[in-house]
Amino acid sequence: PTTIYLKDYSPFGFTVDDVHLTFDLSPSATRVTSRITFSPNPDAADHTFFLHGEELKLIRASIDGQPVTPDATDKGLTCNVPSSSFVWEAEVEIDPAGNTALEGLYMSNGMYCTQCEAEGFRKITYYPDRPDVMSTFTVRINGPEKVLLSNGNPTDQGEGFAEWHDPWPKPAYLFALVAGDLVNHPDRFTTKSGKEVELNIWVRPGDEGKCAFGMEALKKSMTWDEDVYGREYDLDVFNIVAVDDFNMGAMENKGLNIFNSSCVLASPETSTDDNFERIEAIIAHEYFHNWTGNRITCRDWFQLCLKEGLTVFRDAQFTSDMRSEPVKRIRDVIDLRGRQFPEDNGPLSHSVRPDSFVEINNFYTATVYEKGAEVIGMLKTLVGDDAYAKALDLYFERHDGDAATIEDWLAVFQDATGRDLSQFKRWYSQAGTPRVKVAEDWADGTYTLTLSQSTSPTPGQDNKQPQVIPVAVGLLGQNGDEVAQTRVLELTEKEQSFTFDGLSTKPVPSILRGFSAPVILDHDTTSAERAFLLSHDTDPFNRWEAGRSLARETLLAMITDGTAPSGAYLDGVQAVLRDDTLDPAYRALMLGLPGQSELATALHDGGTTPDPQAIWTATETLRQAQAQHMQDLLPRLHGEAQVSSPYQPDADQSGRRALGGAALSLITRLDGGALAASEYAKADNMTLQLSALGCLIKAGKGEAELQAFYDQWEDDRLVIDKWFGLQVSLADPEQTATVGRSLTQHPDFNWKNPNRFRAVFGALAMNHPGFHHASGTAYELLAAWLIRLDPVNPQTTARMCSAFQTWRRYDAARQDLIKVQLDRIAATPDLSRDVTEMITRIRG
Ligand code: B3K
Ligand code: ZN
Repeated sequence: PTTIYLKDYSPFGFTVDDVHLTFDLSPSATRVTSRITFSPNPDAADHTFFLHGEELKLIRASIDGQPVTPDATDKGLTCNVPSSSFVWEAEVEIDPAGNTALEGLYMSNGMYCTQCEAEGFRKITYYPDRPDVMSTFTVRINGPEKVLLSNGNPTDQGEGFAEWHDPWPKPAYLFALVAGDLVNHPDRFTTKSGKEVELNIWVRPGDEGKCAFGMEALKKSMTWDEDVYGREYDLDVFNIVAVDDFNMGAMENKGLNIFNSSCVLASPETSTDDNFERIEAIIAHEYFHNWTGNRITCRDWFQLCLKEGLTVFRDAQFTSDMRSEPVKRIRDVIDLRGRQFPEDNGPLSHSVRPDSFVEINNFYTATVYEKGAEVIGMLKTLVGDDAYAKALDLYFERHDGDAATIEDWLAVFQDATGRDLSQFKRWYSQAGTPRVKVAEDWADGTYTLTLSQSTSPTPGQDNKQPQVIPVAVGLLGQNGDEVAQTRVLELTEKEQSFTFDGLSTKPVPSILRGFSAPVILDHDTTSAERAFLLSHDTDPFNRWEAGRSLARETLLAMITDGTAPSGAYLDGVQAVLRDDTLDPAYRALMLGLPGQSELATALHDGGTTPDPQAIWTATETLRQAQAQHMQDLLPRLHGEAQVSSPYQPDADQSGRRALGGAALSLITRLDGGALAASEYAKADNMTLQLSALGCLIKAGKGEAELQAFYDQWEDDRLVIDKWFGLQVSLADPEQTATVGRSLTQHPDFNWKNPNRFRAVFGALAMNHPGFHHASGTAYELLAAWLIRLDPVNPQTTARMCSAFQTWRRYDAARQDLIKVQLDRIAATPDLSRDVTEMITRIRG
């Protein structure tokens, strides 16, 4: 396969002035007619007329009305063209019903829908399918379906057809079409400047009752983007469509966002509080792309973080504003450590702006998205809130309508603030998680912090240069008072010292407050000091972090030395949980333990080969100890979940249910599941029902409830996904592969549906002791199914390959078992480019 390099960028030889598309829909023989005006691009050196096109049957083509016979391959076509503007016309035939890859135009439950990002438009018609070619689109859809949608504003419709015009120039990846017998949940929104916008959420009949929450989230997002970023919506309609078969979460097509139904449909009976929060965030994310992604798009796919990092950053700001800032921050850091750190420190490590790829779909990663957002957060911390706002205004003013680059983005900040960002730019080009080591010194009333940074080599990058790391630090006095307020230290050298004067006693430092940089902090401090921070830190993130590091420390000691759970940890957490003045959601997070995969990395980094079974045992032991230690407190914590007012998925109620659920799982360890069984019986929302069911499964008791749950929700595909997932994620390590395998034999295991496939195999990969069971049966099961799915849906298969990315951490026997599976996948005939690239990189 060919590798594409950032350094090889060159503009397309032509500009596109307008695009007219006509679709004659038919499940296995849709005709697409395109009429496109091209002009020579004065900025281009190469004027070769090459149009991408894959899996297309060319029926006819003409230039300025004269039939032509282009040279076509399975990648596209070339043709001799006039030296001035001309009109290209082509008619192609495509097969939406046979499109199982879910890229291009495909069918899901009888409805037509599209997914074009990154390079799916070339499966719809011949076109320069690259983000820097932008044009207005006019679309006519002919078909018997009741609802026919495309981008922009509706211009005409009648029996069997609809026409749409999108006045905003856009790249082809933002094109969308939907056709089906859908029903809508309508609403309206008036923008700040008085523009009336029609809003719709389109769903399959039967799902109408699950749209209200998404609609509220959309309106909140529209208001927020006006208030916080000064961005208004720019079309007469905004449509959202829910589809069951979708490779990712959702897609920001201009004026026609398409969502995985799991990321938009919600009701208290069928969705958990976490589902609600995620739906709100994804609706916001896709909506925010209208400015950061659509109005300003990317010059090429290497610049993906330009829109994704920024839009993730914006949706995180939105969630913090709607809910709780510390809770959102803690959850994001848990996620970063769980998904991005392993990626950044393993064979798939790549920079936030990669400089080469084989298949771009493999780079929609936690690094591009979440680390990309962290980089923007650091930039904002470094320049300050006002300068950030000024820079963003300049960004929108200067680049509206552009296909921009990271250089453009940074230039805006340099111009708005006068700050030199050349070193900061390394965050975009250097892969790997920096480690920051802390040393302290105390003499004559002066406290000195010496910070040093280093980043391990990553694939293709042996030597790392120092980065600009904003380290937010506050100091606490011995009585817990803050003696120095948060100050952002700018670590730019390999090693640097910072002093704090005028202190009467040696302070306790609170370092990396708010997780001010995506780094690993090495701070050799005592458990007494961590316990002190756990009870006194005024920074809520670091207070949580102190508890987390105590938990990590005690677990690591339990695993390596067989010590008993630390009393400092158990007492410290209990004290926090007793404090009713603290937000229940925050207290629920305090009860969490570091993930088992995270512990495996920590052991590996410390020079010990991790044993998944031992990690699991220690985690279970600590949980049991927690339950015993807090047994008097648990009923009270559980009681907080009993909300008397009607169900609301808001921060307050969901926080209380989170705490109650965490308490219930500990109580289950003491009462064998008695309380969970009665809670299950009376649960009237999915959050409580699923948490009680989870407790019962863990206790080995849930058989009757599992069956009852299935019978109750048999007809709800999203709830049945939960039913599949829960059984695998909570399976005992000895049983995980068996449970997974038997679920693949269940009549409802529609493995071609990405949600269902992920429900089982995503959960399998996340069940650390089960996936890494010494027998290797889980590795084998996953590999067999990846091989089976690849010819059907390479994108979803490739994503799941990352389950193997941490394989070099484990013992030789496990590495051998995994290697056999990686080799087996690699040796599969006709393996997709997507999976070939992933396995090649993972094998290293
Ligand atoms: N931009 C899309 C992701 C497209 C993924 C293509 N493989 C969704 C989002 O980030 O909002
Ligand atoms: Zn996005």
